[in-house]
Amino acid sequence: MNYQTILQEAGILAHPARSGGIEARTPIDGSVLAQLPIENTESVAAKIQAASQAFLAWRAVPAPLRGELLRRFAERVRQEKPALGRLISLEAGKILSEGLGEVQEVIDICDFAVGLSRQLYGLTIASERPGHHLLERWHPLGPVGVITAFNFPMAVWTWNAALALVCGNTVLWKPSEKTMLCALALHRLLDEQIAKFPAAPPAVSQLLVGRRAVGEQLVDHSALPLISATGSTAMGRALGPRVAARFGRTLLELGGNNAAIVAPTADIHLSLRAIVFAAAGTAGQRCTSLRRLIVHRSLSARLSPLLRKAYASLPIGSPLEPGTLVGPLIDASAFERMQSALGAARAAGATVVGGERVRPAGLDGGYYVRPALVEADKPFAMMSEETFAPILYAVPYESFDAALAMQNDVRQGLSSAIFTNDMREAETFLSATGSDCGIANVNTGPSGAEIGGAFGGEKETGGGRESGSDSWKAYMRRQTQTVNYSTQMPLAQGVQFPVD
Ligand code: UN1
Repeated sequence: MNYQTILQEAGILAHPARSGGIEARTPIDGSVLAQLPIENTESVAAKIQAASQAFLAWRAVPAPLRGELLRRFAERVRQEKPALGRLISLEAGKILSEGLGEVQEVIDICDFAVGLSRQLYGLTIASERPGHHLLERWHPLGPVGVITAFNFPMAVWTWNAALALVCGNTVLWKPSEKTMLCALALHRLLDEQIAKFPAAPPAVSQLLVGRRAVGEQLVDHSALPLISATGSTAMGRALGPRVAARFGRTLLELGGNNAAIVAPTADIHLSLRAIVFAAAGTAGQRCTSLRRLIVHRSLSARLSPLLRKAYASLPIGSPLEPGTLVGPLIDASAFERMQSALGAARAAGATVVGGERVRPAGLDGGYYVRPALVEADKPFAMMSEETFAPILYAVPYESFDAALAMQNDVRQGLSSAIFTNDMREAETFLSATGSDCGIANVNTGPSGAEIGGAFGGEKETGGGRESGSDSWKAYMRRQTQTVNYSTQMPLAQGVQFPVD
C-alpha cells in the first residue's frame, strides 16, 4: 500500500500539504509525508482560553454522560483500527502488529474510562463530632496539558485524555513533532464525536501542533493545573520545576533503564522469547524496552548463543511488510546516539554483536539497524544511560542479592522483570526489598503492559502514574467535606470556644 493511500484512509488528506510549517516524515525511507501549519503564541493562548471556558460547562456534565462521549469515540476507533494501525507504522515505524496493538490500547483505555465514569468513588469517613458527616469527594481539576512522545503516538495521549475527560477536565494535546499525523488522525475521530454530542463544548479536547515553544506555553500557563508529560528525563527535569514554580502539578513519564534477571531455574525458551521481544521489539524504542540483562553465570554460556542466533535471524525492514519484526529507528539522530553508545561499550571492553546499519532495498533514507547485543563481565558506565535504540547489555551475576542490587543500581525506575521458577526469588523480587521500579514482572518481560494497571515509575522516571488502577485520581482535585446536621456547634479535638 502506498503512503498516500495510508494517509487517505486515516483521513489525513483533510489536512493538505502547505508550505511553511513543519514537515511530517516517515522513518521508513525518510521521505516527507506532509507539511503542517503550526500554532503560534496567539493561537495557543486562544486554545487555552477556549479550554478554560469549555471546562466551566464540561465539569457540570454528569460523569456517566462524559463517559458516553468516550464510548462513541472508541466505537469509531474500533472501525478505523486497521487504518490507524497502518498510520502508526508509517509515521512511527512500528511493525503493523504493534501499530494495531497500540490502537487496541487506545480502545482498551477508552473502555476502561467508560466504566470509570460511574466509579469516581469518594469516601465517607467516621466523624468524631456528633451530628456530623465527614466525606471526601473528587472534583474535576481544570484544563489538562498533555505532552506526548513519538513512540506511542496515540496510546499515551488516550491514557491521559480518556481519564481526564471522564473526570470532567478539558484537554490540550501537544504531540511529538515526529508523529503529528497520528495525532491529527486520532483527534479527528474525537472531534467528529464532539460535534455530534450536545453536552460537549467544542473545545473539550484540542490538538496543538507545533514545536517545543507550544509545549512551553502550556507548561507556563497558570490556567492549566496539571501537565502530563511523556519523554526524556532531560525534558522532565526542565519542565517539572517550571510547573512547580506556579504550583501546578505534573504527571511525568520519563526515561527507563529496564532490566531482567535470568535466574538459574528460568525456563530458557520462554525467557528467550520474552527477552527478544522486549529488547529488539519496537526497535528498542519503548520506555519499557529491555536494556539490561542480568544472567546467572551458570546460564550465560547457554543463553548467549541462543540470543545471538535469535538476533541474527530477526527480519529487519519496512514495518509495513508482513514478516518484519524490526522496523526503523525514528531518525538519523537516534542512529547516531545508538552508534555512540556502542562505541562507549567497545571502549569499556564489552563485546558488541550487531548494531550495524542495515539497508533494505529501496529504503535508503531510513535508519535500520541490526539490534545489538553487548556482553560484558560487569556493568560499565554506559549501561546507566538510556539509549532509545535496540541495545541489550548482558552481564553475569553470582548471587541473587547481587543481581537485585545491579537491577536497582540505575537512576531510572520504570520497569523490571525476573525469569525464575524459584518462588522465593520471585516473591523477594516483588517485595519491599526487591525491585525498586514502578513495574515488576515475573516470567514475562518488562514491556507490553496492559492498560488495567497503573503505568509509570520511580526515581528519574518521574513518579507519575497513568492509565489503569486509581491513576484517575491524578486528574481530579480531592475535597474533604464536613456537614453539621445537628443543632450544636461542637469543635474538633474537643476545643472549647464559648461565644454567647
Ligand atoms: C512507552 O513506551 O512510552 O508497556 C509506553 C508498554 C506499553 C506502553 C509503553 N503498553 O510497553
